[in-house]
Amino acid sequence: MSEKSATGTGAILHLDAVIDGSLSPAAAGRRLDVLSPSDGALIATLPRCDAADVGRAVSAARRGFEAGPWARMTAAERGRLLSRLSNLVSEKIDELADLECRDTGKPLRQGRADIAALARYFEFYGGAADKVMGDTIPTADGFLALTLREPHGVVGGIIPWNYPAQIMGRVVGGALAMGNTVVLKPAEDACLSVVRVAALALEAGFPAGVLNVVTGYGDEAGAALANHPGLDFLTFTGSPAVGTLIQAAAARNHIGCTLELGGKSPQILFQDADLDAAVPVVVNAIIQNCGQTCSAGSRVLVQQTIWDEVVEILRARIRALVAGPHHLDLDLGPLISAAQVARVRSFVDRAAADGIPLIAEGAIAPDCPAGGCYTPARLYGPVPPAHPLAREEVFGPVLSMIPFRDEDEAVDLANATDFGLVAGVWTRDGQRGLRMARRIRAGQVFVNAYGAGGGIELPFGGFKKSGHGREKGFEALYEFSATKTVVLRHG
Ligand code: TXE
Repeated sequence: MSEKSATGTGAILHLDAVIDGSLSPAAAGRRLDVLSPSDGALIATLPRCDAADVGRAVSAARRGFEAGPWARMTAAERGRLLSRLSNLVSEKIDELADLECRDTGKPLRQGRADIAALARYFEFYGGAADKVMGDTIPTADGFLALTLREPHGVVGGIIPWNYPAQIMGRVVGGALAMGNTVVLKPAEDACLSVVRVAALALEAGFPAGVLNVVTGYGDEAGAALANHPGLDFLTFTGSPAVGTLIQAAAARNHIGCTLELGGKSPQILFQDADLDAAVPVVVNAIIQNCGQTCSAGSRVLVQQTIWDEVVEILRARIRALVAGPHHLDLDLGPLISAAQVARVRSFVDRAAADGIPLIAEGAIAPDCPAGGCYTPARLYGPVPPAHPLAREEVFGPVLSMIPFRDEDEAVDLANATDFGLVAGVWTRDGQRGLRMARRIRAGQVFVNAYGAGGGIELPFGGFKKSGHGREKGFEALYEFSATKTVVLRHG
């Protein structure tokens, strides 16, 4: 516990999984290393859980669901526990934000915002727990019919590394509010905050087995969880390739699942857009978390009449951006891993080979640690709509500019990818904004905005290959529960 990472920001942590109300190593005793994306130093070790550990966690979650105090709690009591956890997270925001930033490489402001969002998820779902109601339904004469929303049971959650704390909040908050128990498998690349918060949940008073966190590799702990016959529901955020495996596993076990698989979200600038308002938002939507955001605004569609003006403005903005270690709190941190650097590089190399004009490139701070995963922000354009840069998720700070003539072409281009997660429309014409919102195939459409304070209250999820099911907001509570119809005959 005394070694320092090269950034000098802390000791090496040796954390445990959380299974059945206790901190737990992997039964086989194996561990995995967690490296800092800022400098490549070892910052933590975690249990390398396998199928046996996952089995213990699922059994604990089953007992927690069926037999423990959790099963008898009222919705209000569950809500109170979530509120208490929200308060604990808020009290520990400094420690948790530091952990999140060292683990993911996020600049400090971003890490703090993420932990604040985690606390807000628990606050929101704590408050919502006892406000989910059923219906009474007119039916045949002599009968009273009503519906109840009941938990599925044991929910398996597999989540990625880009927003560990936030995504934990939306999965765990919603699932627990409805009375499910959870086994969560966070990503091996970054999950220190998740493990810490699961331990805090024990402090908050959640009974044993209600929230279990098994750390480990995707094809080991993740696959064991996804395929476990003891689950009642699965939720996954990650790559389309793994999403396919998750859906197949859910099908084999005949359970429901939600999938959130990323996007290629457009920001659409009409000639009447307020560019002073739009440009900072457009830039932020591609550099936030170094572009490793499912809702990143990675395409900017620009009306031809303002193309030159927008090129000049964005060129200056992108050139001014600097990437560096998380503790310097610059515009961009590092990417999560060497693998992610290689992924971004492959898109950059392809663009160069295909002669796609590179309009601007940002900077990397001088003297960045050699082991860090840095990449500069980049702006390309015009990018042909069929090119991989315009169609595939780069998951890095790479923005593609694409021109359009009129509203119809803007709609066609916006819808011209396999994804459909988020879109932003910028225009002073309110009716056009509404028309665009109706015509774009995406789970969220913002007009003269992009994102809204984290959007914890807003249903979120994909059309097309961005996935299915809705997270966040009240709607997630319907995903994490099933309707039971009760009919009474009164004659
Ligand atoms: O994702 P994976 P990766 C996209 C993004 C990124 C690419 C690859 O484009 O560049 O995916 O990222 C677990 N059975 N997104 O490879 O592998 C894994 O341990 C069960 C977009 O990191 O999908 C982790 O917990 N689980 C996305 C989680 O799945 C398995 C966010 C996600 O990892 C598994 C992340 C298996 N066989 C990446 N294999 C978004 N929607 O925002 C892996 N996992």
